[in-house]
Amino acid sequence: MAAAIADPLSWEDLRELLPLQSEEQLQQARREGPTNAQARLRLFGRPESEVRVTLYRDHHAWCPYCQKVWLWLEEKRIPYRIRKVTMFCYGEKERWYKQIVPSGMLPALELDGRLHTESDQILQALEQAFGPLEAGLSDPDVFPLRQLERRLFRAWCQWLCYCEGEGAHSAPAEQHFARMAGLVEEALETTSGPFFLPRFSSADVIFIPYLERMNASLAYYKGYGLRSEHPAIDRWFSALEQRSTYLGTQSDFHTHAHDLPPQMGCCLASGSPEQRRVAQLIDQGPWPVEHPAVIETRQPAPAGAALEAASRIVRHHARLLAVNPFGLQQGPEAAARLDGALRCALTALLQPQFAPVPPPEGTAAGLRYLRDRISVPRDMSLHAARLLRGALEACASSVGSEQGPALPIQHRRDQNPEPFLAA
Ligand SMILES: N[C@@H](CCC(=O)N[C@@H](CS)C(=O)NCC(=O)O)C(=O)O
Repeated sequence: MAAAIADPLSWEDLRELLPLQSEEQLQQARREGPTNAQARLRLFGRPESEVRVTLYRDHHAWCPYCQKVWLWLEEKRIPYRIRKVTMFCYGEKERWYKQIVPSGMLPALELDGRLHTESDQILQALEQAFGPLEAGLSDPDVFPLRQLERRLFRAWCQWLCYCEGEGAHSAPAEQHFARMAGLVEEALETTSGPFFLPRFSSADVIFIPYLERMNASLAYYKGYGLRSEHPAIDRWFSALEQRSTYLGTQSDFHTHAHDLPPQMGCCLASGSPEQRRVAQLIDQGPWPVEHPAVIETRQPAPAGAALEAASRIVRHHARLLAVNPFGLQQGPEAAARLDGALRCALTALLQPQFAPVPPPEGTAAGLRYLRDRISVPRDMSLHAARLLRGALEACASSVGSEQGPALPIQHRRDQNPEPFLAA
């Protein structure tokens, strides 16, 4: 039987359990360490005076076209600055950005003082300046793969956004998608390795953003397992999961299932019992989800995942309590209860050797509100998010069954980054 402790740890106690890191060490790790979503400058060991590139990308790392350019820069280790911009779906577009790019579209990139928009044109400008990533976008081996990626993309949109229900109505769209995914597998199988060309190249970068979103959204809205149905695509993802560059930009099923509807216009669920079950598992756990349609990663959780999750919450806890509708907005007493509940969840996450401390009454919905808004990789890595969602849910379920409000589908203004920017 686990030993019991009476109270959750204080924020100070929790901070002491985290690896000692000054603000300067943290910024240094973001600049020079592995790919991460929080960095505002990436140097790869070069002096800041050598930076020729500024990437404008969205705050939440939801934009697939931004992910493409981001990955390319990380793979080529080109020093660059990052300026983050709000997407229409979660807040108001910054006026300074509209002065540079009047449409507000992302990504954009400044190279030697010249602005480029449209992700493919951005990559071509980068190729001219820094050379291709193994093979260029116009290379005869890469160009047809880009066309194939667009065919797969159209088949996915057709199935995801226009086909509700199962059976006769959606079968042609599903079959067409499966045929296109089969062509992608054939392309992957022409090389002896896991990638589209003998080595990792721009062709892989082109496919990453949408294959990642297809994997998540087809599981959630159709109950379809892209990786279990298509072994060559599964091998490709598994090889990507060996690259720190990809891991730094990798999102998870929950994030994509809920960031796509406002971006795509809508995502239609098939409504089959299996689809509903998969969606519920993705939303409510337990994590990692054990289901053949839910292969988010084949990597085990790294040793520091719990500390990573805890350090993000410790850093932002005051703001998290302020934006949570079950926290400060309900008054100081509710905020104090939710504060205690959050510390209970983190205490259990960091000290699993002790019996969990039950959270204050009435905090289940507030804990689940936060559980549902962890955004990967904006806030933390996939593994850290799994552990944190699990800890929040375990804590919530010990005190009640109330869920937070359903996530909106027309917009995601519940994710407005504004209150967090000062940090
Ligand atoms: N063809 C463009 C598409 C870019 C695009 O659709 N960007 C979306 C985000 S994924 C956007 O900026 N939308 C405006 C917004 O959401 O604020 C490209 O390849 O760069």
